[in-house]
Amino acid sequence: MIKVITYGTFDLFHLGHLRLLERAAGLGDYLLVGISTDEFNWQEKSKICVQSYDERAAIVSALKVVNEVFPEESWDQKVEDMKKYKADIFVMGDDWLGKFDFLKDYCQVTYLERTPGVSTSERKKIIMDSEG
Ligand code: C2G
Repeated sequence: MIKVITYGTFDLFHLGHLRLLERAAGLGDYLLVGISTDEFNWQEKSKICVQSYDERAAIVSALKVVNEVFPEESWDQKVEDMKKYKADIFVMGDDWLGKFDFLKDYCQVTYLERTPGVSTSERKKIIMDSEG
């Protein structure tokens, strides 16, 4: 069984997130997704999420292409996660190109093309602008 692992915030879930997860799932038989916790997003990514960790995790885990979700609490947990989950392939969008090559010692590292024209920050801006 080929196990694929990826990570993300997945706030205001959109087509870019879905296409990434569908393509990641297509690389193997079992897809695990690390969902950034609210604390991790705030402390490490300076991101304030519209949706809580619980809501974001519930949405991602409900997808038919996702087999398991777990919390991403630190930048440093990936090596341990590769071992713990016995991941064969690590996947991220190519906005992260090269950033996780250190994981090549543990599994295949694959960067997939990011879906152009859609982002959570853009969605937030549309909502803010529509509020007037
Ligand atoms: N993504 C994409 N196309 C978009 C937007 C996002 O392919 N239009 C991909 C990103 O490249 C990433 C995944 O969807 O692989 C999740 O995106 P985010 O929720 O923005 O995740 P991010 O904040 O980049 O966190 O340790 C890694 C981090 O947790 C990634």
